[in-house]
Amino acid sequence: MKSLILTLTAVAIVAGTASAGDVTGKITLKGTPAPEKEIPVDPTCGKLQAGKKVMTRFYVADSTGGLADCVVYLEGAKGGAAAAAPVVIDQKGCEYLPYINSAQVNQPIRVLNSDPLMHNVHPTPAMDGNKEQNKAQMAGGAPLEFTFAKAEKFLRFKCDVHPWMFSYVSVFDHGFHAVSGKDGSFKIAGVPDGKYKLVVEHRKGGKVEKDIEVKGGAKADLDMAAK
Ligand SMILES: [Cu+2]
Repeated sequence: MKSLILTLTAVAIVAGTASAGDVTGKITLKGTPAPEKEIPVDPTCGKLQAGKKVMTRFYVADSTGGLADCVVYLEGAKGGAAAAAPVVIDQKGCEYLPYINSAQVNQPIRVLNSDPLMHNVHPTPAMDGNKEQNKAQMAGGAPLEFTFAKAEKFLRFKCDVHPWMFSYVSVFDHGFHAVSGKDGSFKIAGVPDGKYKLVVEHRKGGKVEKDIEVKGGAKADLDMAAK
């Protein structure tokens, strides 16, 4: 018992000397990208969309320019909380939702099928050590889980039944990453104080970076130019 108390005291001292906080901000799209294109889906999938057109999702921005689907991370960061909950990707109306995701190495990526038809889930990693897999998933089928051992940006998932279906998962070997939301905002939680390179990557727009200093948190807004 005495040694446990000593250990707890030591942990408390360490925690007291190092501070951490959230890195937050907003990514704003500058310029006007090419209009999104309609995806010609098959009639069965078209019915599931109830008359809604299926469009490409290259640039998803709100009325203020807030740019969704940016992968935001601290380059070369180490550690961070291990991610216990799986990343969940659904297949709905013959689309993968969300389109852009981030995960940690070995974090389960759980793929659901909410459609009344068969999909096949086919991740096609490019990095040695990450395994390509191809699994059929029936209507009402059990979720499928995938994990990847190596860091890899924009690891592609596709469906060979519906060749327009794609989702991308950026896999990190640390816990300091996020994907910007519908308003372009992001939050990377629990970042220890220090200097970092904050990187924003967009699948079409490319990469922007900013040096930041975290002191009990930090705020950083970045612009992404349309390409
Ligand atoms: Cu499919």
